[in-house]
Amino acid sequence: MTDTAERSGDAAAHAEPVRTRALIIGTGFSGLGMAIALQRQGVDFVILEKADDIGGTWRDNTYPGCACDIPSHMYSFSFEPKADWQHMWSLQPEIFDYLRGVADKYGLRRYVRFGARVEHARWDEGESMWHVHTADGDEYLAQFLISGAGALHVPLTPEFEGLEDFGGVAFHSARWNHDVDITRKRVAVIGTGASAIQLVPAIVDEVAELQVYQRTPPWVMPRPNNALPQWLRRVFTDVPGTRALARLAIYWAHEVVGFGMTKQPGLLRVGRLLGQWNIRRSVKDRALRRALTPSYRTGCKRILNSDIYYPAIANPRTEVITDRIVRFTADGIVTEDGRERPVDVVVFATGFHVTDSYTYVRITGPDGEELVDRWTREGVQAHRGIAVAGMPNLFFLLGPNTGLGHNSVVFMIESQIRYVAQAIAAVDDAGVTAISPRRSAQDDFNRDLHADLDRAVWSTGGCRSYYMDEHGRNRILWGGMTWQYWLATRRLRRSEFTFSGR
Ligand code: N01
Repeated sequence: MTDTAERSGDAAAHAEPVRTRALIIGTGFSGLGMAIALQRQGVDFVILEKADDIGGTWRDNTYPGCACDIPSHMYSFSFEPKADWQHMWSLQPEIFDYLRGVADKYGLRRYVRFGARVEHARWDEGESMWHVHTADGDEYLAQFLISGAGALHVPLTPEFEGLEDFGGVAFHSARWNHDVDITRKRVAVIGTGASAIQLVPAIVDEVAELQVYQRTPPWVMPRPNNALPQWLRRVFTDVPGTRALARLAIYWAHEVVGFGMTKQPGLLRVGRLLGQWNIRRSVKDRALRRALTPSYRTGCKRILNSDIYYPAIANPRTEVITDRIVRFTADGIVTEDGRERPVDVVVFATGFHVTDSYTYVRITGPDGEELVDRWTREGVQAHRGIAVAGMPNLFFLLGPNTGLGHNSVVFMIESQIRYVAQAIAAVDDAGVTAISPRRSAQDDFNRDLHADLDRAVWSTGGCRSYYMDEHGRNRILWGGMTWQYWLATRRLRRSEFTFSGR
């Protein structure tokens, strides 16, 4: 069969749009959790997943050492606790397994269309339906559209001069190339964020030479992560209430950090002392210590945790390079001091397209309004971080300003799932077909939120981070304590919405 015949065959097979009541994008914690809530509510749904397996970020990030920096007893669904987490801070394979287990338990795979990358969603006012198009040419029609895509899924690889001429291997940390053997190779890691500080200690003993290119040093808190002892896992399994108690303790310990970030920056001085001690105890070289010590306030960029990062940095195989990268050559990397370092493998631990992640799916609302145009003009914002004025039946999980720098995002996701489920129920109760927040309610919410954010450490701490858009406004993080968000989303206030259709 020719290419064209194959394509037209496909086109014929996909000619009929798939109809459903709710369309969910993504199969990470958000998408799976939403699916379970809709299942319980008896709402028909389909899930579109761009990849060929479920799992979201915990499927995509497979770099050595990948782990979660929030304890698993908290970073898991409240309704699906797991007693026998192997570590307090789980490694990626165990979280990925957990998500697969949840998907299997609730029979969610049969609702998922794999390899379905959403490109365009268009609201049809007459039909009160979203028409959603995927890259493979399929069309889906749904009354409700719920994005569980999150903001950390489009890898960012900076454009360096000469990169295309580089003769070695280069890949992003979120697309780890497991076919490449790094044993006894000269490896360069670019970036020193959350991903880098996990992968550097995991590979340092394998490679011949490790070049760590640091633009801004992170604050890294001391934190051991040995396997949880068998007896403790048995306690969590056998003694009623212990898992819930652990979850509660973890929750409130993290909220204290959130309090420092948003209300009492003085508390963050403790973080500075701990971070400085963490450097001192592993790094003897004074110049290196200075290079590793951030000049901004703790918490301004994401606080990282590791007992093994600085020992890996102090390893004689490692070199920390703070001179700016100016170009790549066929053999290596040239920095601004004019020095070229030969390298075999380059790992870009350079993060994700975050504040512009919304530009990757085109969303066209009533009267042909493009959401991306509005957000580019006004800044990315939504009502309670979930729904958008003038965009009926559209919901975001971990949408604008609902990420966290201090606690489990699964807690935020569960609050949002409940809110979206209530919105759908409110539409049904009212006997209408569509719901969207009032502009005034959305503006009030965002005015208060940004007043809080302007006082928080992310704005005042003297750093540059991916939380900020190009105008210096925080579009990513929630500005208060997570229980305040829980309160703000616990009950959908109908007066904040307009109902339409039918
Ligand atoms: O990415 P990042 P990440 N030249 O954006 C540097 C989550 N996460 O993948 O700080 C040179 O934090 C950049 O430098 P600077 C978590 O939410 C969670 O590490 O911008 N360097 C920085 O050092 C996290 O916050 C876990 O000056 C360049 C690094 O690359 C988010 O994912 C684990 C550069 C990027 O750091 C992203 O983390 C891992 C350039 N042109 C990730 N461009 C958990 O444990 C960028 N950099 C849950």
